[in-house]
Amino acid sequence: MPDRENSCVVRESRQVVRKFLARPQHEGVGAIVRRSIGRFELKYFDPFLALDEFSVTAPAGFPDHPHRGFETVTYMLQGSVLHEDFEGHKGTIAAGDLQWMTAGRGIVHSEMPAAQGTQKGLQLWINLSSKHKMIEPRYQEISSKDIAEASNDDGVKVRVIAGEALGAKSPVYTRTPTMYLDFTLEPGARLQQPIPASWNAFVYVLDGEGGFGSGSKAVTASAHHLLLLSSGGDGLEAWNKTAKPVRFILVGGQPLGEPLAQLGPFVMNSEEEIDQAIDDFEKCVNGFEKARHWRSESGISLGL
Ligand code: FJE
Ligand code: FE
Repeated sequence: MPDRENSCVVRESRQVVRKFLARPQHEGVGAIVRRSIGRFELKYFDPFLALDEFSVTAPAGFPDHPHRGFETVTYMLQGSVLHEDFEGHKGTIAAGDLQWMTAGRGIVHSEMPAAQGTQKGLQLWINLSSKHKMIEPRYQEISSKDIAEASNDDGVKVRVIAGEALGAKSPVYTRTPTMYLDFTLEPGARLQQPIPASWNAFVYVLDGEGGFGSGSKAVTASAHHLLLLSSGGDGLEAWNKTAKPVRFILVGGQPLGEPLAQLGPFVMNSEEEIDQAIDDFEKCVNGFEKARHWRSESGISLGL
């Protein structure tokens, strides 16, 4: 009886402990982002450094800039972005595609619109533990058609970006253990999704309006809202009581519990390591060697 099993996978739902509306702000060169995690009220939600819902229309974009010490996860919602890095790794990330970039010791790249009109997506920054900050950079790229999808009879559909849900599993290797699920709930649908007990987890609503949590503490939320979930409980309950579908991401990760030192795109454990990162970038050493002669086709630099 898989249906009955499925209806009691969560005994005690996590509750929503904070709710934020992510308002638009300027980032990069002329780009607009709704930043939820990473804004000053919520600098860090271990292991998550930033969540940007971005919107770019040419000539705006995110021209040449570095990263060290963490991962960027770009998931496109509309249009496409051209990615080019200093090693010659180049390609477009189109609607529904995923780019999971482990910057490790260093990446310098540009992320620019690749089509007419407005390109939209989500970019999540995930911290790396001290022992992984200086690893070799790595990309995991999955095109939309290859992203694992599943649905059930309750009106729930999921695209599995990382981790596992409704029996579908992502091939992405998460250096910092992470789950990243893109759910759509049809009107009347109800979801129960397990989340590892010790992980930090949040919901970000993309479209429509959903209910989250259980009992009298349950909360409703619409597009551009970030919901931080309580610790404890064994998963999340969510539902849709409206007449339109609701789409949201559920993201969870194992906290690192390490000191954080951040200067923009350099994320380390101490100020000394940040000074080192700036020095390495300026001198083009320790992973930034190829930055010396590289310029993207857009040819402009964002600086740090
Ligand atoms: C960056 C300013 C930036 N959010 N969402 C400073 F804008 C960026 C940056 C991005 C970014 C790129 C995409 Cl494709 C989507 C984003 C910020 O590139 F890295 C620094 N340091
Ligand atoms: Fe970047």
